[in-house]
Amino acid sequence: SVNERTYIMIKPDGVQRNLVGKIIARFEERGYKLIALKLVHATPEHLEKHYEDLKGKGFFPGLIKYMASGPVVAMVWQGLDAVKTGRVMLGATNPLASPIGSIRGDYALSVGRNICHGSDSVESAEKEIALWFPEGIVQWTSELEPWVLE
Ligand code: YYY
Ligand code: MG
Repeated sequence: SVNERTYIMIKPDGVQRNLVGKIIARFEERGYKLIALKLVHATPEHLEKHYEDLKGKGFFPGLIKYMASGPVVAMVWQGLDAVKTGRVMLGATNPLASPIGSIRGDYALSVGRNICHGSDSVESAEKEIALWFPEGIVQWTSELEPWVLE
């Protein structure tokens, strides 16, 4: 839908590799609206909630350790089909299977260091937004919107 929201997070490797500006620019330039943004050094407990669907997988402990190893950039982007398009902009979970032109396809090589997270459905987006932004998000009017959406 037009006002769909997705949770996008630059992982610790994306922050360490100074890719924050480039990743934000992709969403800005595509026409999405930034409605929440912060740098967070998350606890393992918080990250276990974020990835609760993956509990029990062999890679889970390593995933939590990597995600807790440094700050992440937590963001909410809003706009037409933001969840599905956000996933396309990210690429596949495995960067080697991600098309050139996607974030992971341009900047990453391994599954366990794939630099960016994006919600996989509207339901998980709403859950993730509530988990990472309990304080709420910012509502503002984009003067650019009529030039992006007809
Ligand atoms: O949504 P997405 O990030 O593309 O993949 P998920 O299946 O939700 O897995 C979350 C996260 O876990 C993935 O981005 C990297 C890591 N992971 C892994 O390290 N090894 C796997 N075989 C699968 C996922
Ligand atoms: Mg996922």
